[in-house]
Amino acid sequence: MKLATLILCMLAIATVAVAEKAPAVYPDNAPLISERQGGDTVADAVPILTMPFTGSGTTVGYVNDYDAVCNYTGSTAPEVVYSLVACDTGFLEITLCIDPTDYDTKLYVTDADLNLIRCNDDWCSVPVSYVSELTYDNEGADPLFGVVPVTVDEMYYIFVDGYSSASGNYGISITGLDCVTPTEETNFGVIKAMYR
Ligand SMILES: [Ca+2]
Ligand SMILES: [Ca+2]
Repeated sequence: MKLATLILCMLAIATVAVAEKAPAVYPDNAPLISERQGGDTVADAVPILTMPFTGSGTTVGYVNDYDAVCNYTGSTAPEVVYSLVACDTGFLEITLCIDPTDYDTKLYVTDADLNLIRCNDDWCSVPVSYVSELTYDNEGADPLFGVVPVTVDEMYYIFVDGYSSASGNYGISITGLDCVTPTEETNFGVIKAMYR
């Protein structure tokens, strides 16, 4: 084999090796992209900066750090956490009743001090049974159900949890506002929501 041919072969192998490299794993506080996995705790909650928002992820392999009671007590299910600084005053509609949700979910929202604002365990039966949402569809059905009132510049936590010990994949859609939370770039180059 001529040297030039050998070099070409080696380059081809190197190109294949690069192409097959595993996808990059982004830290929880990486800049926002459209499909976001929630964070493990409120300390590393994934910030939602643009509304409306659609994300997806999994609670499998996460830890049970929080729970809220909306009809059912004693859940030990793992959860993931999003944070949101409201970009306007209004009402959020949050649903997990979309693909790829595939388990018996629980959904709740707190203020920045972890005071419970809204919670729902079972409302819809799509894509599977016993999935959660906080929307006008269940407004008034229970004091904890329904749309989530938010005040501009206030911070909230959104928890995707499970009934009992259930965990799985989830899709989450948040609507009701159409705006962007002001952001700043820190010395570390991380885009964060401005907590004013
Ligand atoms: Ca939990
Ligand atoms: Ca449920």
